[in-house]
Amino acid sequence: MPLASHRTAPAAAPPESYLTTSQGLRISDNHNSLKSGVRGPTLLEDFILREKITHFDHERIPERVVHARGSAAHGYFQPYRSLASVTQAAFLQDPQQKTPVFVRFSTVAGGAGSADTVRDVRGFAVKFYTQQGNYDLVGNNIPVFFIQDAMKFPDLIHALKPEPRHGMPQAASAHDTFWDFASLMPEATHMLMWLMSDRALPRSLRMMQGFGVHTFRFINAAGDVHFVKFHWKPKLGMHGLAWDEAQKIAGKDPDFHRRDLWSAIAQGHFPEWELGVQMVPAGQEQSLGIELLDPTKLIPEELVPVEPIGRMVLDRNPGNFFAETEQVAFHPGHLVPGIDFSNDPLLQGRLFSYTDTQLSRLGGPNFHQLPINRAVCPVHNFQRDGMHCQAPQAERVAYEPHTLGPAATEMRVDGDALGFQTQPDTGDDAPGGKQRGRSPSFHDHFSQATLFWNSQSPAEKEHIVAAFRFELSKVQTPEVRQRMVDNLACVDARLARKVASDIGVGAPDAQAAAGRAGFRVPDAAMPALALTESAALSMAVRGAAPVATRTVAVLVHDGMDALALRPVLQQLEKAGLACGTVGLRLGSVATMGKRKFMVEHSFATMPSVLFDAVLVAGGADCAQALCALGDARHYVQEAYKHGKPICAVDEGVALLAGLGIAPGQAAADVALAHPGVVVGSARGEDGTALALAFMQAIAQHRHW
Ligand code: HDE
Repeated sequence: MPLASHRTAPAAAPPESYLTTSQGLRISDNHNSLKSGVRGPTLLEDFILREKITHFDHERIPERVVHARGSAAHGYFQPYRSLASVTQAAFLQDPQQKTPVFVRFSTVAGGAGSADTVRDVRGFAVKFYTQQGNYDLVGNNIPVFFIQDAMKFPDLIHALKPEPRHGMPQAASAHDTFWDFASLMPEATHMLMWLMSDRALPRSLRMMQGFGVHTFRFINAAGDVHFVKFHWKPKLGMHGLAWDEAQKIAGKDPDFHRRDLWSAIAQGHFPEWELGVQMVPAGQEQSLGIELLDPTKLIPEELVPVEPIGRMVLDRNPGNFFAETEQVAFHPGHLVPGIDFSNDPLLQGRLFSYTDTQLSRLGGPNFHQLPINRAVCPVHNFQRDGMHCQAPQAERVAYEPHTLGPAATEMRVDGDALGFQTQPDTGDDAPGGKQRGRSPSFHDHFSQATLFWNSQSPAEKEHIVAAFRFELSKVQTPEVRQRMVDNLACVDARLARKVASDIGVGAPDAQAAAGRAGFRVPDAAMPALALTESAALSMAVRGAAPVATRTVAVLVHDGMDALALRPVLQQLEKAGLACGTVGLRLGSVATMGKRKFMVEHSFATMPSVLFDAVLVAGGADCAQALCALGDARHYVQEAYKHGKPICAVDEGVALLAGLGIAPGQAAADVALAHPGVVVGSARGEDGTALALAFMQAIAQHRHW
């Protein structure tokens, strides 16, 4: 009689109901290894155990050396109109045509398992699967960079990453080596201003801008060239977190941004960005007084407006994190005809780095054959074989020119008018022949840092000062702290003094900064910047911003007035806000009318830092109980500290009054007790007035 373990699968069994080895052999026991006697040693011959463990042992691939932690989504890009007048790029010609995209957002410094809400630059990498081949726009959420030349990139990253002796700190720039390097590199100053601002603490990946950073070139069919800067502008507006909040979220929900992106798409709230370009016709690039090849500089929108050219919608989550988000390989050198690089020396270095890094990260030269990296148009060349090759060639010839190919005519690709043509430089790009050095037009390191500072709202300025103080307070070497405030004195004397006042250093000294190596005197031939402020550099909410997908914690307890609360909730939900009830414990509370009201979260699992706003239910008993609960008081107090909109319905105001942020009595009318704190009655009404006032406060995002 055959042993049970030798039986084969009944023909009708669906494959997902049983397991096989990777060779397709059905497995009978996935719990027990093969032993010599049930209490004896495990046998080497257990090929099923060995296969399972071997595969597991090799599950990880090297994480990205930077941008290791990422979250991604699929979607499409659609131009608003034909851009034939400026570029031949086929995906920018037809407003009817949608080009599939895959977008990966990332932090830079931390490892793949680090928290989402750290203070950092965010990567914003877009792969367009066009009919002319894959085009990658590999950008960041900050329009400038730390350094001007690729030669300094490994130094920058080594200074930023955990210190080699003890591997700390994870995902943070607040340590000696980063600021040691930064303080010695005045060219980093402009980027440091952005990094210390709320741009480095996005509320959501869906609520941040993206930038191509470098200057690229658009080329049309006639060969006319425009220098171009790319901008992604989020439809939901730009919003940030408070630093205290960001640090708390890192512990409460390290996947905060990943979860937010995934759930928004899963719920059909597809995030959307507008692609815009700033274009400068070739020949006029010197006229702005800004070196367009210097990645530490931006072009203020007041000087060259951002022209919207299309929209991108992300409407599908990845099917598998590893296969797509992890294995996707971006490269700023993945171009299509009509788009070319510039001579930006940082970009030029990137052109080498990205393919090179994939060779070790993805294990060989065939990473373009992985499904997420495959072009959607035909790929035909004579590169062959190599590790993990999945596209073996059937043709006889693997060389060019040839006559023995399937067409039986001569194939020769040599100076073809079709295909990608490298756009020549304009005459004055390479004066003086080969040399290492920096053009004097790259010497101005402070004017745009000052422009950024001048453009911030008072609250944003306070946040920048606080961020510098926090980071520099973590620096143990006093000389590094001093050097940094000396550099800040070259940006703005008040900024430098404010930072210096709290971090145990002497008065900031711009002269001392100017005397140090690395400080360069701006090129006298470059005209001064034509403006002192630029509104586009501030994140302060101007005008009406959409509230859809923002989240509201609804505090409830036994005795709550569900009749008054429900219409308010309905109005909020109608506007696309996501409301979640929070109470002492999961399950339900009893309403004033002795009915059950669902409690979805507890104070402990969903603290206020995980919501955008707080709504306190009415009902005398409920209010009394919430006032007596430390957790409830802390909840509202913390939300208030983070500048979040808070609304109390009827007697719910007592909780706010106890904290000194609202008057003791519920107002009959809707009233603003404090900026962002809305109180009023919804009893016997449809809740519209209260909900509208609350939503207006939410549209402003934060009330600092
Ligand atoms: Fe990158 N960068 N980078 N970078 N970068 C990488 O490529 C590099 C720079 C950016 O989601 C690496 O595939 C050098 C600027 C993003 O997969 C690596 C220099 C900007 C991503 C690399 C820069 C970026 C990367 C690591 C200076 C904004 C994540 C893994 C010369 C315009 C892409 C990889 C993804 C990733 C090198 C500077 C954006 C090592 C040498 C400036 C968004 O090749």
